[in-house]
Amino acid sequence: MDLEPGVHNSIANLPYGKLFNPDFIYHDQSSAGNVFASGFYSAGSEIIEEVMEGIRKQAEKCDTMEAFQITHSIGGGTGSGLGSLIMQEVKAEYPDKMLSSFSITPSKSVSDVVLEPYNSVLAFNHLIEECDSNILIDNEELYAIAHNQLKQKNVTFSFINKIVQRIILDSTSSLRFGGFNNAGMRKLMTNLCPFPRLHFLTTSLAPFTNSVDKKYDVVGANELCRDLFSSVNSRYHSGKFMTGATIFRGKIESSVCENSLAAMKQKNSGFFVEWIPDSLFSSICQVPSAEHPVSGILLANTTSVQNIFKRIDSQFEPMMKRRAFAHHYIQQGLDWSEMSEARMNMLDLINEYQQYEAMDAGEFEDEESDGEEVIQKTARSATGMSDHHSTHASSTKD
Ligand SMILES: Nc1nc2c(ncn2[C@@H]2O[C@H](COP(=O)(O)OP(=O)(O)OP(=O)(O)O)[C@@H](O)[C@H]2O)c(=O)[nH]1
Ligand SMILES: [Mg+2]
Repeated sequence: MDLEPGVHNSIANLPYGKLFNPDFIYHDQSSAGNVFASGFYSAGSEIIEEVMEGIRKQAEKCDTMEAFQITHSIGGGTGSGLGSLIMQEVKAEYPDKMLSSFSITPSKSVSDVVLEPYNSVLAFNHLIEECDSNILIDNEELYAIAHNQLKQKNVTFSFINKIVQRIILDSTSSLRFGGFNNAGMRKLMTNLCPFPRLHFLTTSLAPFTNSVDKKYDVVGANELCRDLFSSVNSRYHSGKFMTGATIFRGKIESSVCENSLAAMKQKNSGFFVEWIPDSLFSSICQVPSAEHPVSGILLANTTSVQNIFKRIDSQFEPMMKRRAFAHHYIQQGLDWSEMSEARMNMLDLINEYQQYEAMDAGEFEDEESDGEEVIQKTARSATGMSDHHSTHASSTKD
């Protein structure tokens, strides 16, 4: 669904455009013009009933529907505003179903639309409240990987979208094909999200190289495991892993996976919170990806995800302070106080990540009162904003 017809028309003209049933493609005639409020309030309200009707029809076709999965970007007006409106409606109508998303977070290296921080913060407010899990795909990180690691001089959307495509395909593979220790959405999210609000996941992929010749790719669980977590030693040193789920694809022995994961965790124990002893969960989908005979993806719940929120806030705060561009939002139906409420919610979330990062097992055991109080007592100043390459967005082999 979109608020303008252009993107759908170009998809329909692609060789695989026919994959999409035209009965379930919805669009209006003009875009949200980069304003969340247009996607959520004005233009969005005109299309939402039609969109929900389509969603109901699809839901009715399912035998045992478990979850909704939404894919959107949160920098523009439609993905953030209409995306949030859809989530709100879906949550209200299907409160017992899981709601998750792939959410593309914006980067100045990739696009320079001035309103992106506003749209993102407003969308995060909904992602925090409405969703059970969100896999964040960070354009900043994708750009850094493409430029620094894969040595792309001109980074294009079509280049970084190949990585996005892999993240989406691999992370849904066990849902689509089943497999050993197959993690349904609910099981996966139960294992990954120790607290309801801390449900923002980041990903790493293995193998991950620029080589055209796949015969140099790694072939075993040990190497995949090493590559998925290689970032533990470098990129994400500013945070701690709370939980992680690996999905391996191809012919891989489950016992080898379990052993590799256990050995890796033991070696890097300082990068994992102590208070979740059994924090890694793995499953295997025997259907390989089209590109690699064996491969893996890690979905991680790490406190370093706060760096994405901090980066966006550092761009949001100076504009917000001066109410810059406020009229665009107010004209489309947003009460300006929503902007500061959304920001407070995001700052609270950053604070929660910092507090959980600072806890250690001893402090938990000593404290018998309720969790809220424990958090207050154990709060320490957590890591400051690290440079953008240390965000754990979608990644990497070192
Ligand atoms: N990774 C990736 N990011 C994209 C792509 N296209 C747009 N973006 C990012 O998405 C954000 C803009 O969202 P769009 O999807 O273009 O905008 P929209 O949601 O359609 O909203 P409006 O155009 O304002 O109606 C920016 O942060 C872009 O950098 C893409 O193909 N790949
Ligand atoms: Mg658009």
